Amino acid sequence: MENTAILRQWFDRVDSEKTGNITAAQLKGALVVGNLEFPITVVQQMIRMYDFDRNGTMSFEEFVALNKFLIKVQHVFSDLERDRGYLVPDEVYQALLKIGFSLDSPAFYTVCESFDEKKNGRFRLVDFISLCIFVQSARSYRLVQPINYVDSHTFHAWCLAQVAAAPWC
Ligand SMILES: [Ca+2]
Repeated sequence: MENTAILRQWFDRVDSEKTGNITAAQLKGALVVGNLEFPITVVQQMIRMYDFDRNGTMSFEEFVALNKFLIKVQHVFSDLERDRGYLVPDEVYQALLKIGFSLDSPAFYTVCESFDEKKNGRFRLVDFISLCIFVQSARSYRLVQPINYVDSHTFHAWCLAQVAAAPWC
């Protein structure tokens, strides 16, 4: 598939030392080139999410999985931002539903507050991706279930603990 070939080229360029794996620092640098500037903690979380072999870095296959997730998130963002370049909280809520995350109000507002970097109720693509990475990570801890079930109490407590520990908030 042509798409895979393009991804492969991109990956090989980022893997500047030809180890077959990219580090959080390399991925962060590459995303900045694409105009997506994330705190290193978010990039580390991206890697952890798809680090299937748990070696702390990202192989090409793991990268393909991450890329698929990022493309989905970006599509949903573009559908809802209506050329303003940001989402408001209601739209963030809809966007999360489209991606398959259902949060109850306390959990949703906790997450929103944490990722509303400028405290203006506007979520740019970077804020929204960071938020999704956070929620997706929560899901991998089985705290957020797909759509029909959310253990909101546990999730809310987890969010507060993560947010307190997360240097990007
Ligand atoms: Ca890995």
